[in-house]
Amino acid sequence: MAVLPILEYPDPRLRKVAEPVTEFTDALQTKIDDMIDTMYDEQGVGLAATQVDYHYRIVVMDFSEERNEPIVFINPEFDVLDEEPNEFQEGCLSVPGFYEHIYRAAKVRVKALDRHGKPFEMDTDELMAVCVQHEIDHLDGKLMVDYLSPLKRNRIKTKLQKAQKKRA
Ligand code: GNR
Ligand code: NI
Repeated sequence: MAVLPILEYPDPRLRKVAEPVTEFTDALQTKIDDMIDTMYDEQGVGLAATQVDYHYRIVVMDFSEERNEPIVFINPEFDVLDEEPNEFQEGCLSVPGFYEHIYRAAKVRVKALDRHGKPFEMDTDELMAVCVQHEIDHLDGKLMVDYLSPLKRNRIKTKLQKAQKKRA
């Protein structure tokens, strides 16, 4: 088990489109466990493989109080159940320190494979529906800042680049 480094905006690797998973190997199981460790270490409710520079369609989430009920989504897709746009204040581990109001579909049905390749479906709303759409965006190289005005996005970019330079 290992905590993996998280890519931060504007790292161009966050723009890669992830490939579908086709083989459910031991190496995949290790990567999934490392992603779960990383999500817990960073206190996130979700994590997409793209954020740890692994470009396959894998998402992990955990909404439990005890942080011991991870859900793994392989090759996830969603259908919108409620078109009504819902505003939610989102954060992202790849955009640290910024919490922005973003509109997304209020209810979605997510279809995915579990970590062993078995299909499942879940109807989601509230934070989980937000998270499903946020994480699948990551797999498609999309970030929460893409929903903001260019002015706001550029301000965030400049601030993060400054912080990254300081650390380097
Ligand atoms: O931990 C996270 N919290 C969160 C809060 C509101 C909307 C979306 C999220 S996802 C985020 C973790 C993350 O960056 N996942 O990609
Ligand atoms: Ni994110």
